[in-house]
Amino acid sequence: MISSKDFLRKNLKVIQGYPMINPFAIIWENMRKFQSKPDDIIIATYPKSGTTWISEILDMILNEGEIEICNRDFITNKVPMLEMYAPGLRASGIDLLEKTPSPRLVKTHLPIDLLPKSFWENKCKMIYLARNAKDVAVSYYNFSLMNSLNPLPGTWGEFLEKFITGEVAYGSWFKHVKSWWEKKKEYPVLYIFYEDLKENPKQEIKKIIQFLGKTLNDEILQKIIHHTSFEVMKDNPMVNYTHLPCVLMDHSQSAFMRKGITGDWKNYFTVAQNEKFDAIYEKEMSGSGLLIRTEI
Ligand code: PPS
Repeated sequence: MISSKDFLRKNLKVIQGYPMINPFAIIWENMRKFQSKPDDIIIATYPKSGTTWISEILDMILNEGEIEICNRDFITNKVPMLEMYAPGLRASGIDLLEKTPSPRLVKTHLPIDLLPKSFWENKCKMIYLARNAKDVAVSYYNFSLMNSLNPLPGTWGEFLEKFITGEVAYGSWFKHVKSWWEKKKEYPVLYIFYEDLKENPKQEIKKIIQFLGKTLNDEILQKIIHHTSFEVMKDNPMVNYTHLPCVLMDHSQSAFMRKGITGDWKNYFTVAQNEKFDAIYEKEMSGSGLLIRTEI
């Protein structure tokens, strides 16, 4: 039997060219063969881009703002993470999805080329949420301190180097956001930005409602905005990840709902780190047509 000691704080495992969370490799082949349903809704993100936020927004939309229904279960159960596998500590994504009634919300951080074929074949609706790289790096660093499925991050400077070179779980942020952006040309992915959602939740949530083919009145919309605000989600035990065992997520190291802002990177990047990052960013992103704000 696999014990948590065998997979916590272990080095990442390279799968199909991507560094991946060590135990996820154990079920990789089953995950790749996962059979989707046509009404599954994919929530795709690079880690730490606001996945939990948009997951709760989507659940609220599907349940027309009924908070009691949305509090029926923990976010990790009602919006399963497809590739999740941490035996003894969390139910696997595949097991949870098999028990989830349709329409299912499916969370994933998988890059385009690793998403099981079945989701494309069934023409499932897909929503991609991108967040600026600097705030993602900061959030990912703090998350790696508290989440023991990841290797320990080292110092902030050491982690930033690994983030830039894509030696973190799910690989390069640049490649991830660009490939999902490119996919939009041939597949109707709804591509939205954390910074826009933060600045104007009403406008962005309306886009999601429309994409899902729903109509909701203004009162419900206001309820969704309030229930999914950072302040409310931070104190909601159904979504703030405090339900997971401490050995997996140690909130004394860093809260999962940490700051929820745009621009915290300014408290971490030195002038030299910022200059180096900007130069690499320019090279990686030029010609992509993708503009992501680092402040709002
Ligand atoms: S994970 O583990 O990859 O699924 O994490 P993810 O949910 O993608 O990202 C966590 C970051 O999102 C912030 N967050 C929010 N920001 C604004 N509003 C709301 N409602 C919200 N909910 C979560 C969370 O605080 C993490 O960002 P940081 O910068 O670390 O605070």
